[in-house]
Amino acid sequence: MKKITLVAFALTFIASINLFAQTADIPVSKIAVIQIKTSGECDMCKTKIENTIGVMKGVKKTELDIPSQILTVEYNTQKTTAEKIKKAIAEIGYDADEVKANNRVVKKLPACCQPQPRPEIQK
Ligand SMILES: [Cu+2]
Repeated sequence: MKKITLVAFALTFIASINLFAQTADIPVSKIAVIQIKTSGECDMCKTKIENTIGVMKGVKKTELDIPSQILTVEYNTQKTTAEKIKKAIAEIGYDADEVKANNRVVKKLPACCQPQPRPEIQK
């Protein structure tokens, strides 16, 4: 009988720890960090992408690493989504993972910022 009580107590204790952990997790899980592969390749691209995404609602931090073309974005998952961020990047003329750049905008980018090889030559 004593053993059963002990087991029951242990289980309740474990369950309450779990519950506590979940509750404590909520504020942390609002903030997410994503890494998006972009087609930005110079300082101009970097400034443009960071300035555009940096002012989006819910975005905390943005940094484009030029050599890897990876944009790291820290954002609040309750205020924005990864999809919205990728769409915004595509709208200013850069690829963002599976979301392809808006081609009309790409053509207006400075020559140095055009993706290599350029889309029109590629065909
Ligand atoms: Cu550029």
